[in-house]
This record gives sequence, C-alpha cells and structure tokens, in this order.
Amino acid sequence: MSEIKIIKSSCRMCHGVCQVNVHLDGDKVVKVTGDPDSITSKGFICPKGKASPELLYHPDRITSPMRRVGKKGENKWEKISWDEALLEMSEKMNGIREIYGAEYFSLIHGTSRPYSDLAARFANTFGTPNYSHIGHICYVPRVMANIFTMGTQQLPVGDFYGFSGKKPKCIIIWGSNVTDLGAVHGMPGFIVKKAIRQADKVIVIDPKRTRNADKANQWLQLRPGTDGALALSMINVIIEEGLYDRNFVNQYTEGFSALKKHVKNNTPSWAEKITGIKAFDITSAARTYATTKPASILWGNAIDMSFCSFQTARSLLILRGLTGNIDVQGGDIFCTPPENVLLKSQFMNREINGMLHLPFEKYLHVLDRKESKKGNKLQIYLLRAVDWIKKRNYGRLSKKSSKGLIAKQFKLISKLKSSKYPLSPMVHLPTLWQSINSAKPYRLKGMWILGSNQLINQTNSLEVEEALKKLEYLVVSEFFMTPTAQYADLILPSSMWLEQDDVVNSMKQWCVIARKKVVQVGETMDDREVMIKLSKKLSMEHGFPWNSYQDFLDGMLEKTGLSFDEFCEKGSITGKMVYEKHKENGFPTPSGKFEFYSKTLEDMGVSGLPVYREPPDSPISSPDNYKEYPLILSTGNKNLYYFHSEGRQIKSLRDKVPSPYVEIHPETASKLNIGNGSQVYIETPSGKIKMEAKLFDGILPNVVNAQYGWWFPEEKAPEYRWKRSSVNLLFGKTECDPDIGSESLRSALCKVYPAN
Ligand SMILES: Nc1nc2c(c(=O)[nH]1)N[C@H]1C(S)=C(S)[C@@H](COP(=O)(O)OP(=O)(O)OC[C@H]3O[C@@H](n4cnc5c(=O)[nH]c(N)nc54)[C@H](O)[C@@H]3O)O[C@H]1N2
Ligand SMILES: Nc1nc2c(c(=O)[nH]1)N[C@H]1C(S)=C(S)[C@@H](COP(=O)(O)OP(=O)(O)OC[C@H]3O[C@@H](n4cnc5c(=O)[nH]c(N)nc54)[C@H](O)[C@@H]3O)O[C@H]1N2
Ligand code: SF4
Ligand SMILES: [Mo]
Repeated sequence: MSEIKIIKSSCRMCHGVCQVNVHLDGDKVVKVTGDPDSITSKGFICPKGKASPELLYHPDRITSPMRRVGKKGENKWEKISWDEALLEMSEKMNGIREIYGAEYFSLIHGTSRPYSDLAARFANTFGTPNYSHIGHICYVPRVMANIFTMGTQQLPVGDFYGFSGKKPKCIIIWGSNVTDLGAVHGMPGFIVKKAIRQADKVIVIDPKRTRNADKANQWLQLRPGTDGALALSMINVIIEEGLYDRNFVNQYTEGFSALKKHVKNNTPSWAEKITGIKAFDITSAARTYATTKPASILWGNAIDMSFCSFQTARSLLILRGLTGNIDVQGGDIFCTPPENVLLKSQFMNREINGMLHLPFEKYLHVLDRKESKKGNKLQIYLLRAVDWIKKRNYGRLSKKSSKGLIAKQFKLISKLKSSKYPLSPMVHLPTLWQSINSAKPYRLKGMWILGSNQLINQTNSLEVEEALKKLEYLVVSEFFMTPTAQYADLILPSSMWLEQDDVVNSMKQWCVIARKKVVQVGETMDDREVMIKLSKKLSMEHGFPWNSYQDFLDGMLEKTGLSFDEFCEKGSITGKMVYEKHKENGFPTPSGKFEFYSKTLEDMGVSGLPVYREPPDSPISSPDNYKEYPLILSTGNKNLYYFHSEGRQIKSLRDKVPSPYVEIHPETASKLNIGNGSQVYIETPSGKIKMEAKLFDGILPNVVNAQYGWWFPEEKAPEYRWKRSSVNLLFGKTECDPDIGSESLRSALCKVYPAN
C-alpha cells in the first residue's frame, strides 16, 4: 500500500472558511477531512467540502479552453490552447475598446469566490464602468446601510468565537439559516450553533420553522417581506420604554430625538397588522433583546431580498446601536484584521479593488444612468478635472474617505452615474441585462462572465436568455458546462481550490488562512492568473503591476516578512482583537457618530431615517392579483448540500437532494389535492415551473417555499432542462427597491396545483 501524504489547506466549496487536511495518494487527492488544529473551523467539514475531490476529477469538468464552432446553443466546440484563447479574447476586447469604447465590454460575476478578489480592479483598469455582480440581492444592501450608519464597509458580526471569553447572552437570528448551511459571514455554522446553545435567550425571526426556531425561546413567524415593519416597532418599544443604552446613545450617536419622533406611530399594534405577529410578542422580543446583554443580531440574506432591503438593514443596525451592543465583548463586533497583510476583500480594500483606476468620467457611461450617452460637454470637462485631482491626490483622498468621507464619495459617484438606484454602488444587474435587449442607452458588444450561472440565478431569466443570444462576444470562465456557458463564444477552464495557492481572507475579518495548491487537472487556470495574463495584452500595467499571480500573493505578504511557503507552513495570521474602538476614534461618518439620522442620505433623496415599504406584489399591495395567486412565494432558502446552482453533477451531494422541491403546508396541500412527494406546478403571471411537493407544517398555510438554483446537468445540452424547475422563471420584470435595486424574492404571489 502506498503512503498517504497530508497537506494542510483551506476549502473553497462555499465562501470558504474551513481549514482542512488534503490526503494525497501519490499525486492524487483521495480525501479531504476537517483539520482539528484549525483556528477557524476546529476540525469541522461539511458534505460539500468532503465532495471536493469529486468536483476536482469530475469527468464533465472543462479542462481546456474551448472555442465555439457551431451556432450558439449547438454545443459544438473545439479545444484550443491558452495562447490562442488569450490572444483571441484580448484582440476582441481591444477592438471593442478602440472602436466603441471600453464601456461596451462588461464583466460580471456571482457571489464572493476567488475570482472576485481582482474582478472589480480588472474592469476598472480596463476602463469599463459596466462591472456588476449579484450584490444588489446579496450583502450589498447591508454593506451600504452600514456605510451610511457607521461609516464603514466592514459589517459587524456576532462575537460567536468569543474573542474575549464572552459570547452573546442573547441572539436574534433574523432571516438567517447559517447553522444549517455550512458557513456564512466568514465562520462555520457550527461555531454559531455552539454560541446559540450557550446563549440564555434565543429569538428567531423567520417565516419558516427552522431547526433554530424549534429550540428558540421565541419564534416570530412573520409574513415574508415585512421585517422592516417589525424592526421599526421594536425600535419603538425600546425607545418608549426607555430600554436603550443611555450612555452609548448620548455619547456616540446622532439623531436620537429625530428617530424617537419618527417611530412614534410604529407601535407593536401597527406592526401586528402588517407582520401577523401579535403586538405582545413583538414587545416581549424587544424587551428581551434590549435587556439581555451582551446581545447579537445574526442577520441573513432574507434582509437583502426585499423591496425594503436597505431601510430594513438600517433599522437592524439602529437596534444594535440603541442597545449599545456595537463592538462590545460578546456583542456585534468589528474584528481587527491581521496587521501587515494586504487584505483583498473588496469590501475592505479600496486599493485592491482598484477604485483608482476607473476614471470618473467613465461613470457617465454606465448602463443604468438616465442621461444620454455622451453627457454634456461641461459635465465631461468637470469630470476630467475631478479625475485629474483624484489621480494626483488618491492617497490622501482614500485616507480621508476611511475617516468619514466615504458616504460623500458614494454620493458623488451615484450623482455622476445618475443611477436609477441612488445607493447602488455599481451598475444594476437586471438593468444591465435589459439594456442589451432594448439597446437603451446602448447595446453592449461583449461580456466576460466569471463563473456565474446567470440564467439560473437572475430574475427575468428569459430576458437574460434573449440578451445572451444578442451579445456579439461572450467569454465564460467555468468548471462545468452550464445553460449559461452554452451561449459562450469562448470558454475558459477555471482551477478550483485544490489547484490554487492563496492568501485567504474571504469574509473573515480576523485572520487570513493559507491555501496550498496540491494538484493540477488538465489545463485549468486560476481566474486571477488569467486576468494578470490578459492585462499584459491590454495595456493595463498601471493597474496590474504583477508579473504573475504568485507575484500578487507575495505582494500581499510582503510586509509580514514571510514568503508564501513560510505562510503556508504557519497556516494562518490573526489580528489582535480590540473592542470599543469608537471610544477612541468615534465612527468614521460625516458626524463622527453612529448615525440614526443620516443627512447624507437625505441629500441623496433617500429617507434619512428608516422606513417600511410593503412588497410590491403582496396580499395588501395587489389584492386583485392575490385573488388569482393566493399563495405567498418565497424562493431561495439555501441548502447544505449545494452552493447555489452548483453541485448537481456531484453524486454524493445529488444523492442527498435528488430533485427540486417546494414546501407547502399540509392544510393547503390537502385543499389543493396535493400529496407529499407529488409533482406540482408553481405559477405566477410570469411563468410556470414544476417541482416536488414537500408537506411541511412549519410554514404558514398561505406561504410556499421553493428551492432555487436548479438545472439538470445529466439532461441534454444545451438546455439541461433548466426551464423545468428554475424559480427565477417565476419572476418577470420585477419592481425593485427604489433605494438600492433589490428584488423581492422572498415575497411574491403565486398559485400551486397538481401537475398530473
Ligand atoms: N450550503 C450553502 N451555504 C451557503 C450558500 C449556499 O448556496 N449553500 N450561499 C451563500 C450565500 S451567497 C449566501 S447570501 C448565504 C445565505 O444564507 P442565509 O443568510 O442564511 O440566507 P438563506 O438561507 O437564503 O435564508 C435564511 C432564512 O431566511 C428565511 N426567510 C425567508 N424569507 C424571509 C423573510 O421575509 N423574513 C425573514 N426574517 N426571514 C426570511 C428563510 O426561511 C431562511 O431560514 O449563504 C451562503 N452560504
Ligand atoms: N430567486 C432567487 N434567486 C437568487 C437567490 C435566491 O435566494 N432566490 N440567491 C441569490 C444569491 S444570494 C446569490 S449570491 C446568487 C448566486 O449566484 P452565483 O454566485 O453566480 O452562483 P451560480 O449561479 O451557482 O453560478 C456560479 C457558477 O460559477 C462556477 N464556479 C464556481 N466557482 C468558480 C470559480 O472559482 N471560478 C469560476 N470561473 N467559476 C466558478 C460554478 O460552476 C457555477 O456554474 O444567486 C442569487 N439568486
Ligand atoms: S462550510 Fe464551506 S468551507 Fe467549510 S467545508 Fe463546507 S464548503 Fe468547505
Ligand atoms: Mo448570496
């Protein structure tokens, strides 16, 4: 028997937090297990992590660049070399930039993955403002709320590791299911699970009886999409009953009396009518949260996917501020990042995300602006001047922005690009897709999709499909063929984590961990290496000074004095936690305080105090529709075995969840003649899909909860039957949150009926 060698690395089958042991038999990876010595995951590994070798060696993996030879959708490809692929791509990109302008080429991607480290920088340096990702419905609403409340892009996270020895005594789990997912918020679910077990009081706010809800002290089963009303009424109780932290409010906050007046009418009985939760229960939850200290709010994606995402996120931050739970031991904290490592998370490092490299002038050409293409001459002249000043003073400007002018900068940017959604920090993804079909304000010529199955994860999917057909040149970087990749002209094979070296910080704020390349399958390449190679052919040296990806990694570690190999040997670098930083520094907002009221928002035409907005398609706002579509549709509750639309071709995972299902209350199912396990149609005015009914009494009788991310890799190309069960076919052109552009994916209206 040959000897098994173990190499320490870190997994990236999801957002990537777990340190793992990779077992090698010769040069073949045979197993991945949790690393008991890990500082982040302490031996934990989830089924996706264990399945890594299955992905690595999957027979369907794309392992060399491929050029389309047939018509779009004919599934005919020829293998080409990397040299040919990069030459072709750079010639096309250069051509588009020269003839039409860099803005005619767009770069988009999905959630945080290794590629996202350099993606914004690549787009900015190339010169296109048409860079986008899924952020409008994931994370960004909360990040923006944070910027306008506390002046920083770093989100507070629960002190679940208990850095000082203290953990939260009270935890509100608000629209999050991290304990059943594997990992989110830069920590494994089991760390959160442990903290929940140790807390005195646990309150779950979720329309669904999750495993946490089952065990919680209180479960508030609200009507989907009404979190904003609930939060305002909790603020009302805490202020009216004098349960707020007087010391914190007096010393460190701005706008308390305006807030007090503002929420006067948002009483628990007002919220009861909207949320369906008894006023008494709301009062009780607010009292528990305000009086059991320290406390944390574990918030999730449900907040982002609503018609009131930014405002609700503001309210949830305000709850934390009112109760003085910000940055205290065992509360919601800002971890201190390790010193000397150049952190690359785009939410944290403006130097790496390359803000410097996109001329302000270019913001005029972003696709979701209102003005005509060229803008007026005076504007362009002024922008050139701003651009010049910015280039000369970038260092000073970014220092200032980290001290409180960041909100103002966002204001400037949004004004320049006249975005439809004033708080959207980038072009709005659904608008970008629409612009290709309508050719308004102009039609993109080319696009690079960095690993994102847009046909499955975007609303109005048929419109996305139309646009994919219209694009003249599409490059997709992928592990596998997908319904989206089928529309590509060129496919680039991406390396997965076992094939990558990395200095990983992902969303973890308190440490970086090492990832060590252990193997190479075919000709796959790290997406970042691809960007660096392309930059050489696209005159982008000013933004991409590195000769290779290894050079980039070395640069990140330079100030630590460690080489990459020494870093891998060490495994991790941690920051030293400092609490209550506001005592010394205040908050980096324009007022220097935690802003209950934000004047900057008001100046931008956004409410300076948080408000509630009813979902656009709901029993209350569209009663006529409700007669025909009497069920509230929630989509996207994530799943332990799959990361978004990934993993359906991985046997060990697919065996666990073989087919898509929708949860229906047994009473409703019986009225509709639907049996457990039977096939049903879910229908909205925009479309109809088929799923298996799963009867579950943990949701309200008028709510159904449909899985998201489904396609069938085992079915025939090019469609892989994605139109059978992908929930985003149920959303047409949807009305978006007017502040930030998020869609209401957890509260639409539908009907359900047997499919036979
Ligand atoms: N295994 C796995 N892990 C993942 C992912 C994955 O796909 N698979 N995706 C990653 C990504 S990108 C994200 S964004 C996170 C998402 O992870 P989470 O933030 O936990 O989000 P979800 O699982 O989408 O939904 C969380 C909870 O919101 C509830 N919910 C639905 N509608 C509402 C509502 O209107 N109000 C409230 N209060 N609750 C509601 C759902 O019932 C569910 O329990 O997970 C990350 N981790
Ligand atoms: N209705 C509804 N829609 C949703 C959601 C919902 O809850 N409901 N959730 C939303 C959320 S929170 C998010 S974050 C998005 C997720 O959207 P995405 O993050 O875009 O996820 P996927 O659609 O699975 O597409 C990812 C693709 O990238 C490939 N891939 C994985 N890793 C890499 C890599 O390192 N490099 C490259 N080049 N390719 C890679 C995978 O094979 C896969 O095909 O979906 C959103 N859409
Ligand atoms: S939780 Fe994420 S990082 Fe951890 S083992 Fe699972 S997939 Fe890997
Ligand atoms: Mo997400």
